[in-house]
Amino acid sequence: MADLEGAFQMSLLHPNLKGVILQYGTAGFRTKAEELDHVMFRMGQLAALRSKKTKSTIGVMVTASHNPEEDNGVKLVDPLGEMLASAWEEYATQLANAEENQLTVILEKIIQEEKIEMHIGAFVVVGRDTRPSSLKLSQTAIDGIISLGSKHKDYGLVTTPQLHYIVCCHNTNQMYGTASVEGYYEKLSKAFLELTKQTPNRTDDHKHLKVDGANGIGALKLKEMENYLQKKLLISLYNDGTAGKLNHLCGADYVKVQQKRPEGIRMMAGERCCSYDGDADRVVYYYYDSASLFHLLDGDKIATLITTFLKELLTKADLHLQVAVVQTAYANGSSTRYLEETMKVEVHCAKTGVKHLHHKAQQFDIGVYFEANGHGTVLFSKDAQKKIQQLVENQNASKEQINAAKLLMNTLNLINQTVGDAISDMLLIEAILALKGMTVQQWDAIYTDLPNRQVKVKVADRRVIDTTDAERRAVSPPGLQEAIDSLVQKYSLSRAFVRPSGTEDVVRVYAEADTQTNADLLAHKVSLAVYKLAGGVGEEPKVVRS
Ligand code: 16G
Ligand code: MG
Repeated sequence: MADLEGAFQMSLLHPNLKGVILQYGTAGFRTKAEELDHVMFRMGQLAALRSKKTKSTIGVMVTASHNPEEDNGVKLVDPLGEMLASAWEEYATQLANAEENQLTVILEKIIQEEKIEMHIGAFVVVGRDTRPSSLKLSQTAIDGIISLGSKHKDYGLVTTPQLHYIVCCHNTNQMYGTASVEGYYEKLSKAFLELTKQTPNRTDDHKHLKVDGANGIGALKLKEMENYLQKKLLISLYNDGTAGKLNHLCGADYVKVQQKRPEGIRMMAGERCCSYDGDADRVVYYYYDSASLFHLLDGDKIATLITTFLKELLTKADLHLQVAVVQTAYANGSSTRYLEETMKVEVHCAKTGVKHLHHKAQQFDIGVYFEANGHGTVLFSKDAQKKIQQLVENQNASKEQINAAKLLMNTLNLINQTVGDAISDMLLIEAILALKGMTVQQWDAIYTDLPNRQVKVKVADRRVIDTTDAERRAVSPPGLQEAIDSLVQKYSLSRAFVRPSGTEDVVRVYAEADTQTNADLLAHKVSLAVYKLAGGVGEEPKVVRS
């Protein structure tokens, strides 16, 4: 039996007062900040155990991403910068909800089940976003880490992807990069400058980008990084946190869901703009056309741009590497069709949540994954990295081949391979647009999105909805999928699905069709079917229109 008496005494300073039941979901724990003190302490403890188990550095990130400022949350980062292994999510839930006197019992259980040797050293790195509650909560997490005899380093204010990067650096002997925020800026800016070196004729107009920082950590970190970019990108930063409230009427989630520009940003027709979310792991682009129509370039458009670029480089390099794109059910049907039919790339559909996409993307030489909401990255297998490196050094290869290989090399250094990263994705997009001499309108014109609508339905218990086929079909409650199928048939180019949200107590409905009116109607009819067949509560859903 491990000696947990000291840990128990420390835990009494962070009691589970409210008894609110929480679940470690797709993005860790997320709720009102005031309910999280004991959860932070216990997640610090779990991170220490995970570090002993994996004999690696583990990360603890305090953030609630795009949620309102009053909320907060925490997620653990596994050794290579991935999300916490699913088997441990269950431990996290048990620990967070344990009664005071059960805490030691549950810690003991984890130690035994995982055969953790408590004398092994542990190291945990901690980061936090700019929420007013984050400093205190991260200190509580550190108390938890210390309570189990683990060492730690507090990286303070960092974006979520910066912490993922730092964890990966620690566990690869700094092969992935230097384990510091400066190391991150140096690695990314070097790759960006190398890529854009070949575009000497860009005017200041082309280099100009407007960024909505969601009044969050991304704004702060982009300001720090700006000098490293040597004016090769001219950034106008809005919603930088000096005046507005975090995620309030701004940020990537707001723009994607509302399909309109954020407040606090001045936009002229044709200007390229992008929005980060509250912890800077998502980015979406947008612009107004000359008729003042708003155009959104979401994760699907980003995946298409990056995939096109990579395929062209692989052809030039004459490298035979398999490229695949991983999307979720939310991917616009036009994007999937374009990728499969025009680009001839393999497309896979994974369940919502970064870990599902990430794992699928790991199966290919080059796996591009993006959620429509703007979270995504590119993974290069070890073998692919080696082949690219060998070609860069191959004296018998042609100039064109070597140049393409160098561009690939810089792309893989620029992209944050641990997780979706607004700053890194943005820099890659900017480099691609520069290299291809493309405007945002030309990028947008690669394919036309099908009109779509997302709505929420409140039900008594959203767990009555069970799905299969990467959430594209409902297997329960009985009759729901049949109802959806017959509704979908009535419209052309149509598709619809429903799934219980992993982050909110609602059922989400997605519909797309040939026109916006039809997408709105289909979404409405499907939400009525959910309301009737899955125990809707409150008022019947009404039609939602733009
Ligand atoms: C979380 C996920 C995100 C997903 C979203 C879906 C991570 C890091 N984040 O924010 O990928 O799109 O949940 O939310 O996995 P929903 O289940 O409420 O629709
Ligand atoms: Mg986020």
